[in-house]
Amino acid sequence: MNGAESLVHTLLKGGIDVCFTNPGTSEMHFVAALDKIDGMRCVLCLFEGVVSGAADGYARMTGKPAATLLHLGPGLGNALANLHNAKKARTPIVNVVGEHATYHIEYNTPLTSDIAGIARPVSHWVKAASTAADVGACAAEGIAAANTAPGQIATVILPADTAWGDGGVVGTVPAIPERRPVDEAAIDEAAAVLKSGEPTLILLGADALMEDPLATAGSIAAATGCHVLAEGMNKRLQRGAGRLAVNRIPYPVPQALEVLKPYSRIILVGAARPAGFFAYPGMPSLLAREGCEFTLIADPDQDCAAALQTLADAVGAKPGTAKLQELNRPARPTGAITLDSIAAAIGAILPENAIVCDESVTTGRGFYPLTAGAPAHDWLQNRGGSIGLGMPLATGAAVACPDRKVVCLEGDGSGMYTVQALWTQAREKLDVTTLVFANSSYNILKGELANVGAGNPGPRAHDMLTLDRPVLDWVDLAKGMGVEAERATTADELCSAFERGLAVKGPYLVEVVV
Ligand SMILES: Cc1ncc(C[n+]2csc(CCOP(=O)(O)OP(=O)(O)O)c2C)c(N)n1
Repeated sequence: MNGAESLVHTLLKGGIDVCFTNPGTSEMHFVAALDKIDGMRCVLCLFEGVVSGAADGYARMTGKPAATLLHLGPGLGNALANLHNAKKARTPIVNVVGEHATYHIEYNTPLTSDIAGIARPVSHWVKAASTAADVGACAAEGIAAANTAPGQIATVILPADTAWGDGGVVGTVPAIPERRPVDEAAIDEAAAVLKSGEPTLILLGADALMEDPLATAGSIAAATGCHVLAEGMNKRLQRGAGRLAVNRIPYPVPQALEVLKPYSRIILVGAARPAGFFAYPGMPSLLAREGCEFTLIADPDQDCAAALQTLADAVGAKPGTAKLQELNRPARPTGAITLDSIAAAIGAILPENAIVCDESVTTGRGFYPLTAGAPAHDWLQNRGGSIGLGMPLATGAAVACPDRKVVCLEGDGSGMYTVQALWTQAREKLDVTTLVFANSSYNILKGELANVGAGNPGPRAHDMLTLDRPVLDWVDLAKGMGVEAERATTADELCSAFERGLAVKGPYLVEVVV
């Protein structure tokens, strides 16, 4: 067995059976090993940002890592933005990055680079195999690192001679560290806060946004009168009929401050103190009223569900008392396409058990209220703020959950970063319906220009924020990559196009002209 074969066996033994790939010469032995050994689903992506974003979506839905296959430093570099997003979402990923043969590196040939240096800022764990014999053990250690709660990025560097060399040994994944126990004293403090009668918010993030812990939070609210809210951008929020409806902190700082103003106490569960995405002149960074006190009862690496349950017991909250959302869809919209009519179309049509991958930026700011009463679904967002995640995320989620419909809500500007994801969706026949919100601009940045106090944009500034010269033809772009597509210019057209897309078992794209 060579080192590459020991790597594939180690990945499979460690529970990793999907690999999102974009290989090159240095990874050819790994490619050959993936071919020779049964059990690994290999998904080719045409840009490494699609590889890393798809691995993120896959892991968010399965709870376990996929592998990626990346070509030396530049391939890893192309994957970086979505690795950054995955790291912020605390998603597990095992990157396999090819490297020149160890003895070749001193010649500093074109693709030589500091791979570990590129990997480190977006990885929790980085290690290079040094011989064929230690590839398996190195990968096994990486798998354990990735699976360490709540999920980490592990990067295995695989020099070509360690891949092709004989003497490979299949590694055994070491014990995964236990989650850090929750701090009882912090929970006692939170219980006292809830009993004090002070206006209190429970702010949820990370694993606290799954159905069961949400219901526990709802029972605490029913027992104590506190309110419950989610962070602004969430890894995976389970919502819709039968679940606790939670809103999220709005993106614009003035709105966020308004929403959080009532609370003198905020209990954090898997969430950080709320802060603006950016600083703005004259605006606070911390989004809470002055003097607000925070009590953290669980970080994302701790068991958020257990922390909430202990808190529920401490305040006498009873199971089954949460006020859950009823099925309540908005009317099917007609007339012009507006932000409200788009929200209503999604709320009216979203299928049961859908996985929504949301990178709709300004178009989607109001999607939550009108979709809250749709049938149960999962809602995934970009936690790292680096745009170009939506379509790769949807791709990975569809690989993870072939029996569920994936709905990708995508800004046109964000979509163009990783549009190649559509090709992978077509090739793998992934069940993704994408709505692209074609407002022909970086709309959010028009607002930001004013918010940061940069004054009135002149034509040169304006030109950097518009995508209308030339106008992008999303129908042609999708068709060019093998994805059926159509354009909607009214709310009625949007509804019927969305339904047509959902009726197809495979990818479909609707360009929504906003
Ligand atoms: C990698 C990266 N580059 C640039 C940005 C800055 N940025 C934030 S939003 C945005 C434009 C988003 O445009 P679009 O997806 O069309 O949504 P809209 O603002 O029009 O609603 C840009 C360029 C970013 N967040 N990440």
